[in-house]
Parts: sequence; C-alpha cells; structure tokens
Amino acid sequence: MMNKHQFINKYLFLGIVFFLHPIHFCLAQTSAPKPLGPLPSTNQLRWQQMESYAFVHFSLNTYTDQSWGYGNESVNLFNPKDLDCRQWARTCKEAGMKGIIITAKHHCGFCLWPSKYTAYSVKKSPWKNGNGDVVREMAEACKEYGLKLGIYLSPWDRNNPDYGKPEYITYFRNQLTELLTNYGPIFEIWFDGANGGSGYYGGANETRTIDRTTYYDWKNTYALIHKLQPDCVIWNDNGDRADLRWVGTEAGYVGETNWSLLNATGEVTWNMLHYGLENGNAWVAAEVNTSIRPEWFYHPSEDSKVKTVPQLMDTYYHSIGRNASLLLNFPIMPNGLINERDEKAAVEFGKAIKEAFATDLAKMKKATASNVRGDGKEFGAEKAVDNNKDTYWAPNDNINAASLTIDFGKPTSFNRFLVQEYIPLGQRVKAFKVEALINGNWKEIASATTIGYKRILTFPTVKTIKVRLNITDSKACAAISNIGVYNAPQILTAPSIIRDQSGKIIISPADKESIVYYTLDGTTPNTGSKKYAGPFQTSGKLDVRTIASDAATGKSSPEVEEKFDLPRKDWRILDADEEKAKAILDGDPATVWHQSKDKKMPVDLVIDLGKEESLTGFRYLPDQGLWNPGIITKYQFYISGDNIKWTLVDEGEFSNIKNNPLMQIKKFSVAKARYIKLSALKNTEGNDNTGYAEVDVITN
Ligand code: FUL
Repeated sequence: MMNKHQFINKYLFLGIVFFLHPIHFCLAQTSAPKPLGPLPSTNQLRWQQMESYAFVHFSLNTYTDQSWGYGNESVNLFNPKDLDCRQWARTCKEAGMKGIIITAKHHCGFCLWPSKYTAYSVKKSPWKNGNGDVVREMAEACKEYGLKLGIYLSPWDRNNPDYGKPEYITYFRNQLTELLTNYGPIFEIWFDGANGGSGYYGGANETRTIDRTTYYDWKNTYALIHKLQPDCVIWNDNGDRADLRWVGTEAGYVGETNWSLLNATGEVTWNMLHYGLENGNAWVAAEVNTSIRPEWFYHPSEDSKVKTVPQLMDTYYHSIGRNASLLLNFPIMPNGLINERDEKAAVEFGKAIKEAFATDLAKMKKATASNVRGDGKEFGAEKAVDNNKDTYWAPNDNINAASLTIDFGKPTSFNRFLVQEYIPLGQRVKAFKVEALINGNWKEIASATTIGYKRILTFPTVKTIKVRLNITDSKACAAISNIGVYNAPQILTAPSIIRDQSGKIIISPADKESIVYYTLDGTTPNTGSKKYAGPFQTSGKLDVRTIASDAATGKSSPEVEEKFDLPRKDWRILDADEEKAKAILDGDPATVWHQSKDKKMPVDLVIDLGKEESLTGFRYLPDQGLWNPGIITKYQFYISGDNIKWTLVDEGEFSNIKNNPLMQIKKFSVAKARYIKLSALKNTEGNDNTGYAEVDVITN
C-alpha cells in the first residue's frame, strides 16, 4: 500500500511525465494559427462570399440622356411603360449574381420610392398615377429570385433646398430610415462620393460647397444603420472609413496586389484605394464597381457598346480573381427594362463563368506540403483540396515560406489556378508562385503577391502531372482554405478599331495570330467577310464592324463596332504647337496633349476644320490615365465662320468624368461653321491644366 505521500509523489511524477510527453507537444502544436492583424467582421465575411451582385441605375437621367441630373428635371418625365423588376432580377440571377443595389436616389434627388419627405419622387410622377414604388417592386422581385437587396442613396442632393445646411442631414436620415425599415433586409448601403457643387437646390440655382468628411456626421448615420439593419455592410467614399472601399476606378479592376486593409483614420490616397494597405489597422475590403456599358445610366448611343463576354471575363478575373467583389451595373431603359443586348451579355457571362470553373481538377487529389502544422492531421495539405471552406492547410508558426504540391496522378492540362486564404485568421500571404513539374524540373508558370479571400491566376495552358503552390513570403504562417485548378475554354477577344487623322482604318486584334474580318456597310461580319490585311484609306462617314477568328478552331470573337464621323484630314489646331497637339486628332485614345500651364482659365482649344461643315455636336475624350491632371469638367463650345466672330452653341458640365473618363458626347442644334472652340472653364483639380486625348465633331 502506498502512503499518502508516495501516492501524491507518484501522480505528481506521472503528471510531469505526461506534460513532457511528445503527444502533449503535438496537442499544443496543433492549435490553430493565431489570428493576425485586423480581421473581417461577420458582416464582411458574409458579404465577401456573395462575390458578385448588380447595380441598377434608373432615375430621371434615364429620360434626359444625362449622367448626372441637375435637380430641376420634371417628375412628369418618369413614366416607365413596361417596368418589370422581375426581368432585372432574372437577368442578374442568370449572370450568377447574388443581389441587386438600386439607385433609390441619385444626385438629382428624385426618389424611386414615395418618400414622405419630398414631392420630388415617383408619387408625383405620371407612372401608375403616382401610386407606384420602384424600390418595393425591386424588393419583391429580389425575394422571388432569391437575391439580396441593396440601396444606393446619394448624399449629394441637387434638388433639395436645404442641401448644405444642417436640416438636410435630418432629411437624409429620414429617407435612410424609410429605406431601411420598409423594404426587408438590406445587405449593402452605398453612399456615393460625388458631393456638393452646382445644382437646382429648390430654385436657388447655385453652387454649394460642403466638407464631405464632416458635413454628413457619418458616425451617427452609421449608428442609425447598425440599429436598423445590423447585418448591412456600408460602402462609403466620403472620408469616413466604412466596411467596404472603392478601388479608385470605375473601369472594372483592382490592383494586382490587394490588401483588404486600410487605416481607420487619416487620408486615403488613390494607391491605398487601389492596392489596400499592407499594414493598415482596419479591415476595409475592396469592391470593384463597373457598368456593363461605358456609362451608368442608359444612353441609346451606347447600344453597340455593351461589354462582350471576353471583356466581362477580364473584369471577373480582375475583380473577384483579385480578392474583391464585383458590382456590375445594368442601366435601365426609359421603358423600365434592361436592354436585350445587356441581358444577353449578362446571361452569356454567367454561362462563361460556369464553363470556366465547371471541373476542379485539384478536388480530392493527393496533396502534400513542405511543412504541416503539428501532427499533420488537422491542418494537413489535403485540407486545401477537400472542398470545405472551413478547413485549411497551415504550416507551423514562423514558417513564412512553404509549398503545397498537388499530384493529379496523370498528365493534366489547365490554365487557371485559384487559391483562397482562410481570412477569419486575417490576410497573411505576401507573395507566391505557381509551378508545374515539367521534365522532372519545377517550372514557374505564374507568380503574384497577395491572395486574400480569393485569387485566380490565368496563364497559357500547361500539361503536367504535378502542380505546386509555392508561398515565398507571408506575414505569418499561411492558412490556405482552398485551391482549385481549371482548364477554362479559350475565348477570343474582339479587336480594337481606330481611324487616324488621314482617314486610315487600323484594326488591331488582341492576339496577333488571329485572322480579322470586317464590314463597312453596317452588316454583321463573319468569316466570309473581307479579310483585314493592314491599314486602309477611307473617306466620309463610316460604320466599321469587325471580328477576330482563330484559324485552328474556327472560333470567332464577339463583334466590335465603331462609327466614325468625317475624317479630320484637313483640320488644324490653331495657336498651338501643332506637332504635339496632333495627338488629339490621331484617333488613338492613348496619346494626349496638354495645354501649357501658364494659360489662365478659360483655356481655349481652337480648331480650323478646313471648310464649312454642318455641325450638330462635339466629342471630347479626356486623358485616359487614371486620375491624370487636366480633365475638363465645365465647358463652353463656340463656333465661327471666320475665327473672329464666335457664337456660343453649348455649355455645361462633363459629369462624373474624373471617376469614369469616357468619351463625352454633346449635341446642339444644327449650325454651320468652319472654326470650333472648346473653352475649358474648370478642371478636376481647380487649376489651369487642360488635357485632350481626342476632340471630334458630330456632323449633320
Ligand atoms: C459615381 C456617380 O457619380 C455615378 O453617377 C454612378 O452613380 C457611380 C456608381 O458612382 O461616382
């Protein structure tokens, strides 16, 4: 029999032995990696998994062919004869989207719901005799199609007489309350960054300046949202950090390096928006917003400019494939429907995504890793290919470079590599490579920096038995929840078309090996049409349509169409260094001319057309560099017969031109002239720099 002391000693000894036993070490080691840095909230995680959702832009602008309404447009314009929100929802559903954000109120202040607080809404419009509610119909359609509903409520209101005063903030919050209480769950609220400036403001017709970081008192507005809709994520481009961030462009892509981090306070530069901030102290994920057409609102002139499937797939890889979500916009036509071309493109886009990611060649394949955490079971390499987003492969702590090999078991062809971090533990990976085993050697096939929620790399097809994810740098040990390997069908991108100053048409296919066919008579091109054999001379107005075709597969790209007005052969830019200034007539959007900075606004651009023409409008393409200087926002347009006596034929603003530097098309009543003058009154930066990528006229 053991006495009391022997008994205690024995168990103390056994306890120490157990504590020092290797099994116990294993148990300690197999604990999960420690979370690193700022982490996503439950709302941000839920939102991120939605991946793609739609915008619909619909307002009085739809009826005035404008991008931004001034706030004085008549409510009588709003009368969508065939409005069908179910068509919008169906289209988005087929495109694989998970929700729709509706422009309940755009900058003009017109409300798509019968707000109690203003007469500037559907209730005063002829539509359904003032008894309609577009937000309600949208909410019901979303419900029917299993989509979530989001709200765009413009902080800038060009109609409201109180805009700029404290009273407006109460009005804004009252409207927010209506929208967040009467239409069911709202997944996202969108506060546009355009703020203050000229407007109708209840008849004042003036310019009102506000400080968008202080005027709106975001803190209390956020508190209201959290109270009314606790599951709603906030997108805000007005200074105060929200859940989601803009990516600094509306062209449809985020930086290749994309950290879901920013600093909670302080200045946000363009680089921070585009690439995130590696050591930021707040989780602010990226949302890529772009339109299926160049503009946000519907313009009939853009019917031939709907993005093609290859373009939309590029957008997909440059948004969802780069750790962002995709917010794709559909403009609504005056009749209340999405145009059939946009609908078709969206449905084909949905199909193309399904096809590209139909078969995951890595799923359940043999996976091994250079290092596995602890006993190798809980965080083993196989967790990255087990089709379970809640499990992950992780090496030991302090192992910041490690690789994972997938053995297909037989030679396998692929061209897409998808990888996901387990982001509840933070964003950790800084750099990685994808390598294939070719003739016994590891060969790099792609490399990248950040991963985040999802990263997809695209590359020419490779055939191999083994592929390796090689993480070369990580903030702490990686946590990889999923790897997918795919062999997406190749899709041909449409060529681009330009006409130079002399009238030569130049068609450039994206892939030099494809054959280009074109037509000049407005008919649809096919492989029986004229073959492009290099630049060719043209004269007069022209409609060029073209496709690229792959000789080996016989597959063709989507069609692209460009309409050209008169050639600018005899045009001369007056009072300028003509050699340099010619950049604005060469048809090439990439070349640009800036007027010298010593000029004072208004800065004029005077062009001699060589002979009298019958004019009905003009076109201005700003510098295409992102956020480049010299982008004109306010203009006057004059014409003259003799370069002495000038007549003003049009004036106004180029709305939203900084965020979306598209070709600006302005029309006026027909007038004959030999000289034109584009007078810049203001630019995006408030200085005297004026830049032009292209300037053109529209003739009768
Ligand atoms: C921009 C706005 O000014 C545009 O009109 C559009 O609504 C877009 C989504 O955001 O900043």
